[in-house]
Amino acid sequence: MTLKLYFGPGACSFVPHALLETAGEPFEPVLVKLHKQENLGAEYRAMNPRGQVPVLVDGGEVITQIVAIVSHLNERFPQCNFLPREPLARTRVLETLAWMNNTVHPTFTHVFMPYKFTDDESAQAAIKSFNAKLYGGMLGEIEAMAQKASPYLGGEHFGPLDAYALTLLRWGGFAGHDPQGFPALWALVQRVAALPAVARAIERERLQLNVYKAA
Ligand SMILES: N[C@@H](CCC(=O)N[C@@H](CS)C(=O)NCC(=O)O)C(=O)O
Repeated sequence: MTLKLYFGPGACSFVPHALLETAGEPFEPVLVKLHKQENLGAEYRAMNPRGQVPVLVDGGEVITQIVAIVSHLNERFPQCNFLPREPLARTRVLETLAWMNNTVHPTFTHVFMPYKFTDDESAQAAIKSFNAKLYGGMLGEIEAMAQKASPYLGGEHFGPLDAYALTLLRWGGFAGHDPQGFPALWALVQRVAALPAVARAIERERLQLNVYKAA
């Protein structure tokens, strides 16, 4: 098997995981226990010195970073149209994908792992609550995109924006945001989760879509 995906259940690696299942070519899924810090061990770091998931191994090539992995999978499986072929539509999808990856995702990281941003324990609660609020605004932006989905965020075909939106809305539950407060996005996420390939990735990761608990 030439394709191998290192993933953490519920992590951003769900994006390539869902795409690989959609592509339908056999791949080896390798579960990395982030809570046990397997990603920080010497063996994992020898492959990815940044100690993060996802990592896609294609033949002898080790590829990191979701945007690069998506681009690679799009080239490898052109029949899936993970990125639109029409140049401006593709640019727009990449624009949103980059924003999800470089802005929305790190905002959640401030909520989930505030200790990565300060070792001052007294400052961590403030970092967490400030970013949880910011994150709600960003989910609102994705909700506006979902209202215009036709039928997916990138257009005609299921793609990386849909898988990322699922992940980000799910994470919202951990940040105190009820997914039902984002009705179009929640409907899109449920529709996407029901796609057989996406459902297989959800099953392998044992994900619960709605993790929100009212305070
Ligand atoms: N920009 C990176 C972000 C990767 C990332 O933040 N991965 C997280 C999981 S969502 C991770 O591995 N965290 C473990 C850690 O940083 O210790 C990408 O696109 O791959």
